[in-house]
Amino acid sequence: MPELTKEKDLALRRFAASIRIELLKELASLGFGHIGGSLSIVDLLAVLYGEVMRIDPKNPHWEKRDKLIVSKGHSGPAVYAALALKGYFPPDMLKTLNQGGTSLPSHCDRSKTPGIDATTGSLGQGASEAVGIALAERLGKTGCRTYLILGDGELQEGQCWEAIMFAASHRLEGLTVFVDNNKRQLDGYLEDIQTPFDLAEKFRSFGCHVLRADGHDVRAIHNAIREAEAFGNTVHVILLDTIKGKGIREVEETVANHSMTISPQQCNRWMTELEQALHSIGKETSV
Ligand SMILES: Cc1ncc(C[n+]2csc(CCOP(=O)(O)OP(=O)(O)O)c2C)c(N)n1
Ligand SMILES: [Mg+2]
Repeated sequence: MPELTKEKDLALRRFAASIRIELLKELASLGFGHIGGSLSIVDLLAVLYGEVMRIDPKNPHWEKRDKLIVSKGHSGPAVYAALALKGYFPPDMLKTLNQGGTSLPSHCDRSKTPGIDATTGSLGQGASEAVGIALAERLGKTGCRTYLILGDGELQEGQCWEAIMFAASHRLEGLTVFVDNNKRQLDGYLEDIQTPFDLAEKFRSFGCHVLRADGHDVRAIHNAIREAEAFGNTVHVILLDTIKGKGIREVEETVANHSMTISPQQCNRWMTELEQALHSIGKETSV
């Protein structure tokens, strides 16, 4: 995988900023939703869908595609925004989020949404699904890669560690695991609820190859994926330092930002902030 050019770095940052804008429109049309944990994985989604994953939006079931399992399935709205911008379905469909008869339920559902590879929402289960898929890809010698996104609170589910132990002991080098290490879960800070202690040490002790990156820096994320895939040999875990609610200051600063109601006034304020962020990309040095 080649290094990101300056142009691609800018394009990915713009893609991430556009995902945030579509995500806010999507959640605001419903009036509430899982905003914090959706915003924290946007930059990762931009790198995966914008540069890394081998996909064909016109053929979502293409057998040779790389697969993405978003195990923290409550972040579905962010994934839908990315999928719409990639052309899997018209962006207008985002307005149907979580409404009767929609193809975009609040949590990811592979039977409903083009581009969603696994049904998730019961935390921990996506880890096992991803490991099963990665094993099948290896047995089938397809060369397809499997990407898994886990939440840091989600790691309190024992099922995650069963899956990781299996993946490492079978050296599933086609599997890359991301941990959205935003330090918060549904009800507050992990530290206050159940500390995971040193995550890198834990994953290493299970036999994984562990890297860490700034989860809001597209180049750092891309570099970590390059480094992981060049290393081969075993399952890769990339711990992403993230902020729950990233990109909208008021949301970042709200501790209870797991699921929030969004008034039209908030939406207007936040949209201005997101649009300014999009328009300032690439102009940083000329100011
Ligand atoms: C098995 C299971 N237990 C509890 C829940 C309820 N729940 C949904 S999201 C969430 C918090 C998850 O925290 P984290 O993985 O850190 O994701 P983030 O909120 O940071 O996006 C919980 C407890 C669930 N969906 N599944
Ligand atoms: Mg979290």
